[in-house]
Amino acid sequence: MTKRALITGITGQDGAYLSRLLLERGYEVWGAVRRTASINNWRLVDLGIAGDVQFIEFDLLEFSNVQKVIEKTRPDEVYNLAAQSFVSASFELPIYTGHVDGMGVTLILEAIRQVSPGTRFYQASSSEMFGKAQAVPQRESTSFHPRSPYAVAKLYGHWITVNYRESYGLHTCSGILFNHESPLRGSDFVTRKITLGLARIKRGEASELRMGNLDAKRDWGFAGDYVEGMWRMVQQPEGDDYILATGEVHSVQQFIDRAAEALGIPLVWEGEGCDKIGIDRKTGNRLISIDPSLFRPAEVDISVGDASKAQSQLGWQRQMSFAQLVEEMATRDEQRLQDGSLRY
Ligand code: NDP
Ligand code: GDR
Repeated sequence: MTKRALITGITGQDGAYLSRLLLERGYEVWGAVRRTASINNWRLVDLGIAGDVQFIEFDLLEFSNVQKVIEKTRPDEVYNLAAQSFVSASFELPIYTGHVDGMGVTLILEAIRQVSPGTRFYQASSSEMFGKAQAVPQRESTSFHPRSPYAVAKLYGHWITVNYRESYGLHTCSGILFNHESPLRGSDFVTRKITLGLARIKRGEASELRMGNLDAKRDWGFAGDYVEGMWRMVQQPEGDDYILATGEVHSVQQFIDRAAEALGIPLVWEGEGCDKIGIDRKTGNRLISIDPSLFRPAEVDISVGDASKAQSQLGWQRQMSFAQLVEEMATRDEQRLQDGSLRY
């Protein structure tokens, strides 16, 4: 029998890759989308699947509405990917972020419990919950120390997912995912800001890129690999919590270096701290500078995960290397600028 999946956040990066994976596996895919004048579906269009998914309007903060959506779609699996996902913005929107990223999870779980308790549930949890990391690398057993309103809200979402499993026997999974990127990444996030910014500089459409903390270190993987892990978690006989990560760590500055190399920009660094600048070795032009207003009130200095539980229990392995990921993102952005196909 055809399985039916409901994805919240289907218009985001992960929603697009997950939809493609589920369609390839024969699922009927429904996307729960917030009501807007027009659906922001460029990522689904980019993957050529916009016509293959069905949309249903929902509001994550209105229980009767969430309940109706579950009742109407009766999904076998729900993937809750919807979130105010930009950490930086959560410092400006702490209450809204708490409602959507934290309490919103309870609304869906409670609707599943009341209407469709056989439905399996996936929660998009985050490595940001480890925050001020108590161990390196971070494992499922590492204690949490969130450093932003986003991470605090995600921690609530994580624990309520565990709680509905333990209290009511629902099949719930919490995927604690480390940063994952792609050419479909939103352009506010640092990786895509870099690849798009440098591609613009290369084409003479911009002269300089202003950055925040270049020393932050992240464990960056490819989003297409991570949605495979999400699906595998949900297929297990019992719900559980799993980390997905590459185990490799790079700084923001190293990401910039790789992207510049991929685009053939001869970048060298001068100066220290907030005075550090990236210059074009050939022309001497300043290409990168530091804007202290982009620093966060509290930073996650280093984030790196140990995915051995997912490797041994799910057989999950990332496929794309860091170098490939950066190259793919940089060349796709250059191409988009060249052929005018940039949607974001
Ligand atoms: P995106 O920011 O690309 O997508 C977020 C999605 O959530 C969009 O579809 C957006 O819809 C939707 N959304 C935002 N606010 C609301 C709201 N109030 N009501 C309904 N829908 C809303 O995120 P990603 O695809 O990168 O991430 C998916 C999930 O995984 C998120 O929950 C994120 O926090 C989490 N996560 C992501 C990681 C990563 O590295 N990418 C790592 C760990 C966790 P719209 O198009 O209308 O804006
Ligand atoms: P993050 O991703 O906060 O890890 O959350 P982001 O790409 O925004 O930042 C990564 C690191 O880069 C530093 N940084 C900058 N960041 C942005 N956005 N813009 C800049 O100009 C800049 N300069 C330096 C940041 O300070 C930070 O240290 C992402 C999101 O996808 C979350 O939803 C998800 O949960 C986590 O990854 C895991």
